[in-house]
Amino acid sequence: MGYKLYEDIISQRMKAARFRHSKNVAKEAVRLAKKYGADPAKAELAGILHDATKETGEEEQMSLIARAGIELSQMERESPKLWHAISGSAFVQVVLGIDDREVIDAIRYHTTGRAGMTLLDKVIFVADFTSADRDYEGVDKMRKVADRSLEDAVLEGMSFTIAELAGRKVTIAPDTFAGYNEMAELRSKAKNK
Ligand code: DGI
Ligand code: FE
Ligand code: FE
Repeated sequence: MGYKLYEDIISQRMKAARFRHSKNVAKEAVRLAKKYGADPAKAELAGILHDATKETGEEEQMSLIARAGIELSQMERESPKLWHAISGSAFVQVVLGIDDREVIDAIRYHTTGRAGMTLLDKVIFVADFTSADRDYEGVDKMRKVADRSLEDAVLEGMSFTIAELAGRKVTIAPDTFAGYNEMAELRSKAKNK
């Protein structure tokens, strides 16, 4: 299947605003991929598909996750905000028949990040923060950092998310912390050189 077909499928699964966001993330992901040496075609694909199930009902998401053979940890089960990344990765596998592990994982970890993020994981994670439709406080700084260093932008995004979640005193997924710790350690090592 070609990119345009995936775009059509995605447009039918969500409201116009989120579809616009998905297209913006795909576009930004291509830009970052070219800049940092990731595969632009995979970046475009993962970008358009990353929020595929964000507007999908909880039952359908759970069924997709089960069909893909994914087992949720207890914390994942109790964090509905995290489901769309997991069920999205399931959707592209079981419904679209995508078998590219890099694309599947970039979707799976686009919300939390993880330890050992691939280049494509980082591109999608950052593109979700810097896409044209984003207008949160601090987005200008995030875009500047993303143009300087992909790793620094991942760390900036993770730090932003953790601070926001901690401010609301909600649970933070182990993948989020694992990704944050790895990126923070990398940076402190680079600084001490
Ligand atoms: O789907 P988007 O809106 O484009 O963005 P996203 O996939 O980054 O989702 C952001 C939401 O996910 C936001 O409400 C914060 C939440 N989130 C991110 N990391 C964690 C988290 N929620 C919990 N409970 N734990 C996390 O580690
Ligand atoms: Fe998302
Ligand atoms: Fe998104």
